Amino acid sequence: MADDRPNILFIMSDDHASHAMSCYGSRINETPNLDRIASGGMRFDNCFCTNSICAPSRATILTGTYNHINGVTTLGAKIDGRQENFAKLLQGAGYQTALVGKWHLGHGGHHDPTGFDHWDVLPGQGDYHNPEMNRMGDSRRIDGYVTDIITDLSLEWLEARDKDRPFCLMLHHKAPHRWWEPDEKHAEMYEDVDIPEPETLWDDYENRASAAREAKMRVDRDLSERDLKGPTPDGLSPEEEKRWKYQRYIKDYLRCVASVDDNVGRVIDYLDVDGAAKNTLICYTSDQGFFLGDHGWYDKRFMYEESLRMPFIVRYPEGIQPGSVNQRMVLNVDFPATFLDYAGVEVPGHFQGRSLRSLLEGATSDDWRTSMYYRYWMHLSQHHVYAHYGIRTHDYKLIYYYADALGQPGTVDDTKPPEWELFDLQKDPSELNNVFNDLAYAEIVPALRTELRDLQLAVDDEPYFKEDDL
Ligand SMILES: [Ca+2]
Repeated sequence: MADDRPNILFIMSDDHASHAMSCYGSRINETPNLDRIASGGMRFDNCFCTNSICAPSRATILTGTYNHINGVTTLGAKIDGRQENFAKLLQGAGYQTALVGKWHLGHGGHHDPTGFDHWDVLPGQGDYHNPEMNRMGDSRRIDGYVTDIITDLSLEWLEARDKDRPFCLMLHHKAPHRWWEPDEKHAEMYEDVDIPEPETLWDDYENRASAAREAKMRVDRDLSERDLKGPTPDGLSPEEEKRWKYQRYIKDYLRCVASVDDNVGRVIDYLDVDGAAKNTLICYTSDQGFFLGDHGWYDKRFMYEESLRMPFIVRYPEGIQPGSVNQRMVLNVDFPATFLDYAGVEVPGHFQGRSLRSLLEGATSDDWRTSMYYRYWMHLSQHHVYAHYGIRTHDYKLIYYYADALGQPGTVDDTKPPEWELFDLQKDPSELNNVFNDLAYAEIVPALRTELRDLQLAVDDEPYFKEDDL
């Protein structure tokens, strides 16, 4: 009897913010192939990560747990592949499983991918051009551009699969991660146009906690010659120089995105011709968001919207209404439970996310989360960003910069006074005005603090106590 369980194609890029996708209303680029996924399925407008950096988000998506549980709290942490993950469960249930592209969760020992019949991954961050790749422990260098190569290798695996059994392929692009190196095909794209600037490019970091002002990820000050692919021209005013750097940065970023979009199109086309598309759940996401000049920044880490938000679009002709949009608050920790649900595999009790299948099938009941918990651990370790945790509801965001490294490996123990930020997301969606001490919010603050503590305890994390009465 034919096995008609759905195939799962999970495409994840690296640092691709949803405001650089036309299906999310981008003002700066077009992504026609990603839009095919959105128009043929469901777009989630409030998908968030639980820790806005690469390795932690990837660990959460595999294990279904928050980072204090799966052990990957920082970029330097390696996953312990002996713990449970959804790929092992799919594999055990008869799925063909593969992971191709960026891994970034360690190599050797217990750190290589587990749960996959086949894996072929970049070492560490990997290279854009002529990358080395590691196939099941054997490394070789491949000529070409990384986004094309990851796609080629994925299509080869798909072509060689057993067509009588369902598959789960995790196709992980390196792009558009720093240093934003485009391929030849897109190198001249946007050459003769100016990309619109974000509204908060000229943020002065007033009315915020210290963290925003102290972060070292400013377009005008912190981008290097390697980022900008050359020296800054002489004779520019400070304003002109910032504008020049923004254009250099964003154009290369968008060129890398354009290649991702082309290559996603190739995979969709393959499945359409192959006939598998009808019974394949195609997901596209990124491990987190990114600042595209927003707040004058590049990079991520902060719990601010552009960094916190993940694109998440899902097409499944058998079971999702084309062109649908969902405003529910969904998280990366929900993804593995969703895949298991579609595969008919029981979700382990220790998984901390919830299957999105009911939402994908159009459920509109009120039984859904209305707040989420976030934590970034790497205090002052990279880009001088403070460790923080917080809560986001549909209307507010409360952030606590607890200002201690807590002994995390790779972090600097530089104690600063803790600080709070509260943003009214309805009135201040750009998060420019901290209203934590505003009397108008005197009742909101304690309610949110209580809810934050409850969320934290519900996922088995611990509140941080320090000159603070939480
Ligand atoms: Ca990333």
